[in-house]
Amino acid sequence: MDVKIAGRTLELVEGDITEMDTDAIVNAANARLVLGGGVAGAIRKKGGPQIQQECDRIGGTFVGGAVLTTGGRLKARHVIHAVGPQMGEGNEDEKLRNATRNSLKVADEHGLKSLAFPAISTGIFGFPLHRCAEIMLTTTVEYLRGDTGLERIVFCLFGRDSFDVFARQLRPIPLSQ
Ligand code: AR6
Repeated sequence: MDVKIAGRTLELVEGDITEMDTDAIVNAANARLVLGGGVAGAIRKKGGPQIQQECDRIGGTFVGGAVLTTGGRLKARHVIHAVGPQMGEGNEDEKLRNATRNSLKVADEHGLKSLAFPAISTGIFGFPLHRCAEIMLTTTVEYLRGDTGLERIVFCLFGRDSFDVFARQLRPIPLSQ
């Protein structure tokens, strides 16, 4: 499913984010930048040890922050590690909005044209999927209407249910100003 925003593409696909060939894929990270399970575990397995080594050199970032490493052996040349909120820690919506916006900013700062997001915080961190879809999609649509070099943003959703929730949340969002 594709939509256009100010000539740029926002796309929803169902699949494994580690297979995406976008300039960067986004990792659903934690603040210590230790690659655990879920998306991070898949990135660690397929991308090789170099990504964790780069994360260790960076050392960590704040909840809502995003940092860039190379993609190791992944098809994507870069990984942007975005730290989403853990459900129950407080101010979760704002933190997820910041993690999304900061990922897009980091991609722009490095001149990237395409980026793939997972549904940040909706696995091990326990954030509700429909709320994640609403926040990540509205933040991305708003960002794509502004001054950006990004041309293509993909939401790579794991399983049909996740895809359907994102598709339902995207429909009512106004795409033109
Ligand atoms: N491709 C796309 N989406 C995936 C994949 C995949 N290969 N694998 C899982 N998902 P999670 P979080 C979906 O748990 O909740 C780690 O230990 C999954 O179904 O990866 O932000 C980190 O190191 C869910 O909808 O991230 C952190 O400590 C979504 O991706 C912590 O987990 C996010 O699930 C982060 O937890």
